[in-house]
Amino acid sequence: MLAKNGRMKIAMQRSGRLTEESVALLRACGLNFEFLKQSLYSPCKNFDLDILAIRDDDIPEYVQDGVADLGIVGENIIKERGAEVEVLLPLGFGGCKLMISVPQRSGIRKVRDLNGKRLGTTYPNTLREFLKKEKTKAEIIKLSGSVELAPSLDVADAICDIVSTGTTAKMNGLKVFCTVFESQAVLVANRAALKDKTKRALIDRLLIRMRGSLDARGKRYMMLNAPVQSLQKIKNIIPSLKSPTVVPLAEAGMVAVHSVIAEDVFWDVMEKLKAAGASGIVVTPIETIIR
Ligand code: PRT
Ligand code: ZN
Repeated sequence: MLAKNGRMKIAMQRSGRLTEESVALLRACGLNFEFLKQSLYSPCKNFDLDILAIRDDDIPEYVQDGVADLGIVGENIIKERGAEVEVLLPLGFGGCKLMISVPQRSGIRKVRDLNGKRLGTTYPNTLREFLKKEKTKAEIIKLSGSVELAPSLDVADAICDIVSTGTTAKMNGLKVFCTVFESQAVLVANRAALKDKTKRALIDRLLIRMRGSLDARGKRYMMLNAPVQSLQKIKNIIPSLKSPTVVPLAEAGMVAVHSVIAEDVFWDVMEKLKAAGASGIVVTPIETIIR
């Protein structure tokens, strides 16, 4: 059932590493809203959706319990909480790894060396599952924060914490040595919401938009003119140019070629394209690709 006001709710992190990209993604879906960090709700003006801005740790339970129908949160949090939610879409941001790190001079070289050792973490459940799978018996010390300090305070022999650049570990005299879980931000849904016809329709509309905007990431739309006889050469230069749109130009023997191209290869192939006879090359950003 939709909320009394007929609107759905999507939970996202109020203020943190996932906030900016979550807001950007929703905006890229064409949702028009004012995002105010100090207010719990931000209603979308052109979609039956309210944005619920909360701590990331609360998102899995809120979605599981139907307080929110959808959520944007790291897989690391969903896994740790064991939340019963449906993961609908990986979102390609918030990438990080839950890793075990040990002091630089520690003799711990492999996972089995952790037998009988103390491991400090804020992810006891994920770590427990990992150690069990690795048939390693270590004591898990549940911490609530500043995990990286645990070895120097002699609270633990090793830690299990989120790593992205590795700088925090390094700055605290630690070296990372094994990955427990890889994570990124995902779109999750409440299971009952997915079975509700009205909600499902709204979720599907949102999913099409999100996929479209994620698909367009890192891609550009390229248009160029070329003599017909250069076409094969041009196709060979750009591997992604499998089925370009080829349009005849008013000038005899000339065609316009339109195609989607990965932005990271564009500059590398530009000179080659010119040498192959391409001219009037125009490259524009793509907002969305609906397949
Ligand atoms: O207030 P709230 O509870 O909402 O936020 P929070 O402080 O708990 O979370 P936040 O904003 O730090 O992270 C939100 C989510 O971003 C996490 O759940 C992960 O899914 C993802 N993420 C991506 C990260 C990192 N990268 C990250 N580097 N979460 C935490 N870190 C921390 C890590 O805990 C460690 O302290 O950054 C440090 C390590 O970073 P490096 O770059 O030095 O390796
Ligand atoms: Zn948090």
